[in-house]
Amino acid sequence: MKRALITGITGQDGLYLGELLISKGYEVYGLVRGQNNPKLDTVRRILPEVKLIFGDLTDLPSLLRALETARPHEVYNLGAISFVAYSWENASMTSDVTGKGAFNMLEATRLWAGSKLDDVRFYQASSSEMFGKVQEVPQRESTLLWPRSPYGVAKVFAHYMTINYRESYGMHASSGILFNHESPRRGPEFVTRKITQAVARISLGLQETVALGNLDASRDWGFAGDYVEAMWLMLQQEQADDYVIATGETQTIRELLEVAFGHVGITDWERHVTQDPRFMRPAEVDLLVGDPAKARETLGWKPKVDFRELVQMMVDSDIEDQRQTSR
Ligand code: NAP
Ligand code: G4F
Repeated sequence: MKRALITGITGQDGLYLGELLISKGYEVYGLVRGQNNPKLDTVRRILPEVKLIFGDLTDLPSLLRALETARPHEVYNLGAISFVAYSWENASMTSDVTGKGAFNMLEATRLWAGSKLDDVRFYQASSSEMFGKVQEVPQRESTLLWPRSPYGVAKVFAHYMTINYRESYGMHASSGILFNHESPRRGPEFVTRKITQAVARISLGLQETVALGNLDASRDWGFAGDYVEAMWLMLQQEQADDYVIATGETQTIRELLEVAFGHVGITDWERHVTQDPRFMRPAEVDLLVGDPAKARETLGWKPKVDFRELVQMMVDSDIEDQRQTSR
Protein backbone atom coordinates (compact mmCIF):
# COMPACT_ATOMS: atom_id res chain seq x y z
CA MET A 1 0.00 0.00 0.00
CA LYS A 2 1.38 3.43 -0.98
CA ARG A 3 1.63 6.07 1.73
CA ALA A 4 1.34 9.83 1.21
CA LEU A 5 1.94 12.80 3.50
CA ILE A 6 0.03 15.98 2.70
CA THR A 7 0.85 19.35 4.28
CA GLY A 8 -2.09 21.77 4.06
CA ILE A 9 -4.65 18.97 4.51
CA THR A 10 -7.13 21.44 6.05
CA GLY A 11 -7.08 23.62 2.92
CA GLN A 12 -9.18 23.42 -0.24
CA ASP A 13 -6.64 21.35 -2.20
CA GLY A 14 -5.65 19.18 0.76
CA LEU A 15 -9.24 17.97 1.10
CA TYR A 16 -9.63 17.15 -2.61
CA LEU A 17 -6.21 15.50 -2.82
CA GLY A 18 -6.91 13.47 0.33
CA GLU A 19 -10.14 12.19 -1.25
CA LEU A 20 -8.36 11.34 -4.50
CA LEU A 21 -5.54 9.42 -2.80
CA ILE A 22 -7.93 7.53 -0.52
CA SER A 23 -9.95 6.53 -3.59
CA LYS A 24 -6.72 5.18 -5.12
CA GLY A 25 -6.04 3.01 -2.06
CA TYR A 26 -3.33 5.15 -0.43
CA GLU A 27 -2.72 5.37 3.29
CA VAL A 28 -2.92 9.14 3.77
CA TYR A 29 -1.33 11.24 6.52
CA GLY A 30 -2.13 14.92 6.91
CA LEU A 31 -0.11 17.58 8.71
CA VAL A 32 -2.19 19.89 10.91
CA ARG A 33 -0.84 22.93 12.70
CA GLY A 34 -1.90 24.63 15.91
CA GLN A 35 -3.11 23.26 19.22
CA ASN A 36 -6.81 23.69 18.52
CA ASN A 37 -7.18 24.02 14.75
CA PRO A 38 -10.79 25.04 13.95
CA LYS A 39 -10.70 23.08 10.67
CA LEU A 40 -9.95 19.72 12.32
CA ASP A 41 -13.62 18.76 12.49
CA THR A 42 -14.09 19.43 8.76
CA VAL A 43 -11.10 17.22 7.90
CA ARG A 44 -12.32 14.44 10.17
CA ARG A 45 -15.81 14.63 8.62
CA ILE A 46 -14.68 14.66 4.97
CA LEU A 47 -11.64 12.40 5.38
CA PRO A 48 -12.24 10.04 8.31
CA GLU A 49 -9.57 7.63 6.97
CA VAL A 50 -6.78 10.19 7.06
CA LYS A 51 -4.30 9.99 9.93
CA LEU A 52 -3.56 13.44 11.32
CA ILE A 53 -0.14 14.49 12.56
CA PHE A 54 0.54 17.77 14.33
CA GLY A 55 3.34 19.91 12.95
CA ASP A 56 4.20 23.23 11.39
CA LEU A 57 6.12 24.14 8.25
CA THR A 58 8.20 26.63 10.23
CA ASP A 59 9.30 23.89 12.66
CA LEU A 60 11.70 21.48 10.96
CA PRO A 61 11.86 18.94 13.81
CA SER A 62 8.07 18.56 13.68
CA LEU A 63 8.35 17.81 9.95
CA LEU A 64 10.99 15.16 10.59
CA ARG A 65 8.73 13.54 13.17
CA ALA A 66 5.80 13.64 10.74
CA LEU A 67 7.92 11.92 8.09
CA GLU A 68 9.07 9.27 10.57
CA THR A 69 5.44 8.54 11.46
CA ALA A 70 4.06 8.53 7.92
CA ARG A 71 7.06 6.94 6.10
CA PRO A 72 5.60 8.33 2.85
CA HIS A 73 6.34 7.32 -0.72
CA GLU A 74 4.88 10.65 -1.81
CA VAL A 75 5.03 14.04 -0.09
CA TYR A 76 2.67 16.79 -1.23
CA ASN A 77 3.66 20.21 0.11
CA LEU A 78 0.43 22.21 -0.12
CA GLY A 79 0.80 24.11 3.16
CA ALA A 80 1.21 27.88 2.76
CA ILE A 81 -0.11 31.26 3.67
CA SER A 82 -1.98 31.44 0.39
CA PHE A 83 -4.01 34.66 0.48
CA VAL A 84 -2.17 37.19 -1.69
CA ALA A 85 -3.75 40.34 -0.17
CA TYR A 86 -2.80 39.19 3.35
CA SER A 87 0.81 38.64 2.28
CA TRP A 88 1.54 42.40 2.18
CA GLU A 89 0.35 42.76 5.78
CA ASN A 90 2.30 39.70 6.94
CA ALA A 91 5.21 39.58 4.54
CA SER A 92 7.68 38.20 7.05
CA MET A 93 5.42 35.36 8.13
CA THR A 94 4.52 34.64 4.49
CA SER A 95 8.22 34.34 3.68
CA ASP A 96 8.71 31.99 6.64
CA VAL A 97 5.77 29.69 5.85
CA THR A 98 5.27 29.86 2.07
CA GLY A 99 8.94 30.28 1.19
CA LYS A 100 11.19 28.84 3.89
CA GLY A 101 8.49 26.32 4.90
CA ALA A 102 8.91 24.64 1.50
CA PHE A 103 12.66 24.50 2.05
CA ASN A 104 12.08 22.98 5.50
CA MET A 105 9.88 20.29 3.95
CA LEU A 106 12.42 19.51 1.21
CA GLU A 107 15.29 19.36 3.68
CA ALA A 108 13.33 17.29 6.21
CA THR A 109 12.48 14.84 3.41
CA ARG A 110 16.11 14.60 2.34
CA LEU A 111 17.36 14.11 5.92
CA TRP A 112 14.68 11.57 6.79
CA ALA A 113 15.07 9.54 3.56
CA GLY A 114 18.88 9.47 3.67
CA SER A 115 20.20 6.83 1.29
CA LYS A 116 16.61 5.93 0.31
CA LEU A 117 15.87 9.35 -1.23
CA ASP A 118 15.17 7.60 -4.56
CA ASP A 119 12.12 5.96 -2.97
CA VAL A 120 10.40 9.29 -2.17
CA ARG A 121 8.64 11.68 -4.52
CA PHE A 122 7.94 15.31 -3.68
CA TYR A 123 5.31 17.73 -4.99
CA GLN A 124 5.61 21.50 -4.48
CA ALA A 125 2.53 23.71 -4.87
CA SER A 126 3.94 26.47 -7.09
CA SER A 127 1.68 29.21 -8.37
CA SER A 128 0.80 31.30 -11.42
CA GLU A 129 1.15 34.27 -9.04
CA MET A 130 4.90 33.84 -9.72
CA PHE A 131 4.32 35.20 -13.26
CA GLY A 132 3.01 38.47 -11.77
CA LYS A 133 3.78 41.21 -14.27
CA VAL A 134 3.52 38.74 -17.09
CA GLN A 135 6.36 38.64 -19.60
CA GLU A 136 4.51 36.41 -22.08
CA VAL A 137 0.90 35.53 -22.94
CA PRO A 138 -0.05 32.76 -22.39
CA GLN A 139 2.32 31.82 -19.56
CA ARG A 140 4.23 28.56 -19.88
CA GLU A 141 6.92 26.70 -17.90
CA SER A 142 9.71 28.73 -19.54
CA THR A 143 8.11 32.19 -19.00
CA LEU A 144 10.29 34.57 -16.96
CA LEU A 145 9.00 34.91 -13.40
CA TRP A 146 8.20 38.44 -12.17
CA PRO A 147 6.28 38.19 -8.88
CA ARG A 148 4.23 41.17 -7.70
CA SER A 149 3.43 40.28 -4.06
CA PRO A 150 5.30 38.96 -1.00
CA TYR A 151 3.35 35.73 -1.57
CA GLY A 152 4.57 35.54 -5.18
CA VAL A 153 8.17 36.20 -4.11
CA ALA A 154 7.97 33.48 -1.45
CA LYS A 155 6.56 31.01 -4.01
CA VAL A 156 9.42 31.82 -6.42
CA PHE A 157 11.92 30.97 -3.66
CA ALA A 158 10.11 27.69 -2.96
CA HIS A 159 9.89 26.90 -6.69
CA TYR A 160 13.61 27.37 -7.33
CA MET A 161 14.49 25.54 -4.12
CA THR A 162 12.48 22.55 -5.40
CA ILE A 163 14.36 22.65 -8.72
CA ASN A 164 17.59 22.96 -6.77
CA TYR A 165 16.87 19.83 -4.72
CA ARG A 166 16.16 18.00 -7.96
CA GLU A 167 19.41 19.18 -9.52
CA SER A 168 21.63 18.95 -6.41
CA TYR A 169 20.46 15.69 -4.86
CA GLY A 170 18.65 13.98 -7.75
CA MET A 171 15.46 14.20 -5.71
CA HIS A 172 12.23 13.32 -7.53
CA ALA A 173 10.81 16.79 -6.83
CA SER A 174 8.19 18.33 -9.13
CA SER A 175 6.48 21.70 -9.11
CA GLY A 176 2.96 22.22 -10.34
CA ILE A 177 2.59 25.84 -11.48
CA LEU A 178 -1.11 25.92 -10.82
CA PHE A 179 -3.34 28.72 -12.04
CA ASN A 180 -6.30 29.77 -9.88
CA HIS A 181 -8.54 26.86 -9.00
CA GLU A 182 -11.73 27.10 -7.05
CA SER A 183 -14.58 25.04 -5.64
CA PRO A 184 -17.36 25.18 -3.05
CA ARG A 185 -14.53 24.52 -0.52
CA ARG A 186 -12.66 27.70 -1.47
CA GLY A 187 -11.99 30.09 1.43
CA PRO A 188 -14.51 32.97 1.51
CA GLU A 189 -11.70 35.56 1.34
CA PHE A 190 -10.92 34.69 -2.32
CA VAL A 191 -12.84 36.62 -4.96
CA THR A 192 -14.75 33.70 -6.53
CA ARG A 193 -16.18 32.43 -3.25
CA LYS A 194 -16.74 35.97 -1.94
CA ILE A 195 -18.87 36.60 -5.03
CA THR A 196 -20.74 33.27 -5.08
CA GLN A 197 -21.57 33.60 -1.37
CA ALA A 198 -22.81 37.16 -1.90
CA VAL A 199 -24.85 36.14 -4.96
CA ALA A 200 -26.48 33.35 -2.96
CA ARG A 201 -27.36 35.71 -0.09
CA ILE A 202 -28.59 38.45 -2.44
CA SER A 203 -30.80 35.99 -4.33
CA LEU A 204 -32.32 34.87 -1.01
CA GLY A 205 -32.91 38.46 0.13
CA LEU A 206 -30.33 38.22 2.95
CA GLN A 207 -27.96 40.92 1.63
CA GLU A 208 -28.13 43.86 -0.80
CA THR A 209 -24.59 44.53 -2.03
CA VAL A 210 -21.04 43.20 -2.09
CA ALA A 211 -17.91 45.42 -1.86
CA LEU A 212 -15.04 44.46 -4.16
CA GLY A 213 -11.70 45.81 -5.39
CA ASN A 214 -10.33 45.70 -8.95
CA LEU A 215 -12.93 44.30 -11.37
CA ASP A 216 -10.67 44.39 -14.42
CA ALA A 217 -8.09 41.74 -13.46
CA SER A 218 -8.25 38.52 -15.49
CA ARG A 219 -7.69 35.04 -14.12
CA ASP A 220 -7.51 31.55 -15.62
CA TRP A 221 -9.95 29.80 -13.29
CA GLY A 222 -10.36 26.00 -13.08
CA PHE A 223 -11.91 23.46 -10.72
CA ALA A 224 -9.77 22.31 -7.76
CA GLY A 225 -10.98 18.70 -8.11
CA ASP A 226 -9.41 18.55 -11.59
CA TYR A 227 -6.17 20.19 -10.46
CA VAL A 228 -5.33 17.73 -7.66
CA GLU A 229 -5.40 14.97 -10.26
CA ALA A 230 -2.57 16.77 -12.06
CA MET A 231 -0.54 16.83 -8.82
CA TRP A 232 -0.86 13.07 -8.50
CA LEU A 233 -0.03 12.48 -12.18
CA MET A 234 3.21 14.48 -11.81
CA LEU A 235 4.42 12.11 -9.10
CA GLN A 236 3.62 9.04 -11.25
CA GLN A 237 6.09 10.13 -13.98
CA GLU A 238 9.50 8.51 -14.20
CA GLN A 239 11.20 11.91 -14.32
CA ALA A 240 10.39 14.81 -12.02
CA ASP A 241 9.60 18.07 -13.81
CA ASP A 242 7.61 21.32 -13.65
CA TYR A 243 4.20 21.75 -15.25
CA VAL A 244 1.77 24.59 -15.87
CA ILE A 245 -1.74 23.49 -14.89
CA ALA A 246 -4.40 25.78 -16.34
CA THR A 247 -7.49 25.84 -18.55
CA GLY A 248 -5.96 28.12 -21.22
CA GLU A 249 -8.88 30.55 -20.92
CA THR A 250 -9.16 33.78 -18.98
CA GLN A 251 -12.03 35.88 -17.60
CA THR A 252 -12.24 39.19 -15.77
CA ILE A 253 -13.91 39.67 -12.39
CA ARG A 254 -16.70 41.47 -14.31
CA GLU A 255 -17.32 38.33 -16.39
CA LEU A 256 -17.34 36.26 -13.20
CA LEU A 257 -19.97 38.62 -11.76
CA GLU A 258 -22.06 38.36 -14.92
CA VAL A 259 -22.09 34.53 -14.85
CA ALA A 260 -22.67 34.26 -11.08
CA PHE A 261 -25.52 36.79 -10.93
CA GLY A 262 -26.90 35.53 -14.25
CA HIS A 263 -27.26 32.05 -12.74
CA VAL A 264 -29.82 33.38 -10.24
CA GLY A 265 -31.59 35.47 -12.90
CA ILE A 266 -30.05 38.87 -12.01
CA THR A 267 -28.84 40.67 -15.15
CA ASP A 268 -28.31 44.19 -13.70
CA TRP A 269 -25.56 43.04 -11.30
CA GLU A 270 -23.91 46.50 -11.18
CA ARG A 271 -26.51 47.75 -8.67
CA HIS A 272 -25.44 45.02 -6.23
CA VAL A 273 -21.68 45.73 -6.45
CA THR A 274 -19.75 48.56 -4.82
CA GLN A 275 -16.04 49.22 -5.13
CA ASP A 276 -13.96 49.68 -2.01
CA PRO A 277 -10.31 50.81 -2.06
CA ARG A 278 -9.64 48.47 0.89
CA PHE A 279 -9.77 45.56 -1.56
CA MET A 280 -7.33 47.09 -4.06
CA ARG A 281 -3.76 45.74 -3.93
CA PRO A 282 -0.47 47.68 -3.76
CA ALA A 283 0.57 45.88 -6.98
CA GLU A 284 -1.85 43.93 -9.13
CA VAL A 285 -1.44 40.89 -11.37
CA ASP A 286 -3.52 42.05 -14.33
CA LEU A 287 -3.68 39.06 -16.64
CA LEU A 288 -3.13 35.37 -16.04
CA VAL A 289 -3.71 32.75 -18.70
CA GLY A 290 -1.75 29.53 -18.81
CA ASP A 291 -0.66 27.24 -21.61
CA PRO A 292 -1.26 23.69 -20.33
CA ALA A 293 0.18 22.00 -23.47
CA LYS A 294 3.03 20.23 -21.63
CA ALA A 295 0.66 18.79 -18.99
CA ARG A 296 -1.73 17.67 -21.73
CA GLU A 297 0.98 16.00 -23.80
CA THR A 298 3.12 14.48 -21.01
CA LEU A 299 0.64 13.80 -18.23
CA GLY A 300 -2.45 13.30 -20.40
CA TRP A 301 -4.15 15.86 -18.14
CA LYS A 302 -6.97 18.16 -19.14
CA PRO A 303 -9.63 19.99 -17.11
CA LYS A 304 -13.13 18.52 -17.05
CA VAL A 305 -15.11 21.41 -15.53
CA ASP A 306 -15.32 24.69 -17.48
CA PHE A 307 -15.61 28.22 -16.08
CA ARG A 308 -19.39 28.52 -16.34
CA GLU A 309 -19.96 25.08 -14.76
CA LEU A 310 -17.54 25.97 -11.96
CA VAL A 311 -19.25 29.25 -11.09
CA GLN A 312 -22.69 27.66 -11.24
CA MET A 313 -21.56 24.78 -9.01
CA MET A 314 -20.27 27.30 -6.44
CA VAL A 315 -23.40 29.47 -6.51
CA ASP A 316 -25.65 26.39 -6.14
CA SER A 317 -23.61 25.11 -3.21
CA ASP A 318 -23.68 28.52 -1.49
CA ILE A 319 -27.45 28.78 -1.94
CA GLU A 320 -27.80 25.38 -0.27
CA ASP A 321 -25.44 26.44 2.58
CA GLN A 322 -27.30 29.70 3.14
CA ARG A 323 -30.67 27.90 3.18
CA GLN A 324 -29.36 25.46 5.81
CA THR A 325 -27.87 28.18 8.06
CA SER A 326 -31.01 30.32 7.90
CA ARG A 327 -33.28 27.33 8.73
P1 NAP B 1 -5.57 27.04 1.41
O1 NAP B 1 -6.98 26.56 1.33
O2 NAP B 1 -5.29 28.42 1.87
O3 NAP B 1 -4.77 26.01 2.36
C1 NAP B 1 -3.51 26.33 2.87
C2 NAP B 1 -3.11 25.24 3.85
O4 NAP B 1 -1.82 25.57 4.39
C3 NAP B 1 -4.06 25.11 5.05
O5 NAP B 1 -4.25 23.74 5.31
C4 NAP B 1 -3.28 25.76 6.17
O6 NAP B 1 -3.59 25.28 7.46
C5 NAP B 1 -1.87 25.33 5.79
N1 NAP B 1 -0.86 26.11 6.51
C6 NAP B 1 -0.80 27.45 6.69
N2 NAP B 1 0.24 27.78 7.46
C7 NAP B 1 0.88 26.61 7.79
C8 NAP B 1 2.00 26.29 8.58
N3 NAP B 1 2.72 27.24 9.21
N4 NAP B 1 2.35 25.00 8.71
C9 NAP B 1 1.62 24.01 8.10
N5 NAP B 1 0.54 24.26 7.35
C10 NAP B 1 0.16 25.54 7.19
O7 NAP B 1 -4.84 26.87 0.00
P2 NAP B 1 -5.26 25.97 -1.25
O8 NAP B 1 -6.10 26.77 -2.15
O9 NAP B 1 -5.69 24.64 -0.78
O10 NAP B 1 -3.84 25.83 -1.98
C11 NAP B 1 -2.95 24.77 -1.67
C12 NAP B 1 -1.54 25.19 -2.06
O11 NAP B 1 -1.51 25.51 -3.45
C13 NAP B 1 -1.02 26.43 -1.35
O12 NAP B 1 0.37 26.27 -1.19
C14 NAP B 1 -1.30 27.56 -2.31
O13 NAP B 1 -0.40 28.62 -2.09
C15 NAP B 1 -1.04 26.85 -3.63
N6 NAP B 1 -1.77 27.36 -4.79
C16 NAP B 1 -3.11 27.52 -4.74
C17 NAP B 1 -3.79 27.95 -5.87
C18 NAP B 1 -5.29 28.11 -5.87
O14 NAP B 1 -5.80 28.77 -6.78
N7 NAP B 1 -6.01 27.53 -4.93
C19 NAP B 1 -3.07 28.21 -7.05
C20 NAP B 1 -1.70 28.01 -7.05
C21 NAP B 1 -1.05 27.57 -5.93
P3 NAP B 1 -4.67 26.02 8.41
O15 NAP B 1 -6.00 25.49 7.98
O16 NAP B 1 -4.28 25.58 9.77
O17 NAP B 1 -4.54 27.48 8.16
O1 G4F C 1 -9.26 35.43 -5.54
P1 G4F C 1 -8.01 36.19 -5.32
O2 G4F C 1 -7.75 36.68 -3.95
O3 G4F C 1 -6.85 35.26 -5.86
P2 G4F C 1 -5.36 35.57 -6.36
O4 G4F C 1 -4.81 36.81 -5.79
O5 G4F C 1 -5.34 35.45 -7.84
O6 G4F C 1 -4.56 34.35 -5.70
C1 G4F C 1 -5.04 33.01 -5.76
O7 G4F C 1 -4.55 32.40 -6.92
C2 G4F C 1 -3.11 32.25 -6.97
C3 G4F C 1 -2.77 31.59 -8.31
O8 G4F C 1 -2.60 32.59 -9.28
C4 G4F C 1 -2.70 31.38 -5.80
F1 G4F C 1 -1.37 31.14 -5.85
C5 G4F C 1 -3.06 32.08 -4.51
O9 G4F C 1 -2.72 31.25 -3.40
C6 G4F C 1 -4.58 32.29 -4.50
O10 G4F C 1 -5.20 31.03 -4.42
O11 G4F C 1 -7.99 37.46 -6.29
C7 G4F C 1 -8.20 37.33 -7.67
C8 G4F C 1 -8.35 38.72 -8.30
C9 G4F C 1 -7.23 39.70 -7.95
O12 G4F C 1 -6.87 40.38 -9.11
C10 G4F C 1 -7.87 40.67 -6.97
O13 G4F C 1 -7.34 41.99 -6.99
O14 G4F C 1 -9.56 39.31 -7.81
C11 G4F C 1 -9.31 40.66 -7.50
N1 G4F C 1 -10.30 41.13 -6.54
C12 G4F C 1 -11.18 42.15 -6.75
N2 G4F C 1 -11.92 42.35 -5.65
C13 G4F C 1 -10.48 40.68 -5.30
C14 G4F C 1 -11.51 41.44 -4.74
N3 G4F C 1 -9.90 39.66 -4.62
C15 G4F C 1 -10.33 39.41 -3.36
N4 G4F C 1 -9.77 38.38 -2.68
N5 G4F C 1 -11.33 40.15 -2.76
C16 G4F C 1 -11.94 41.18 -3.41
O15 G4F C 1 -12.83 41.84 -2.86
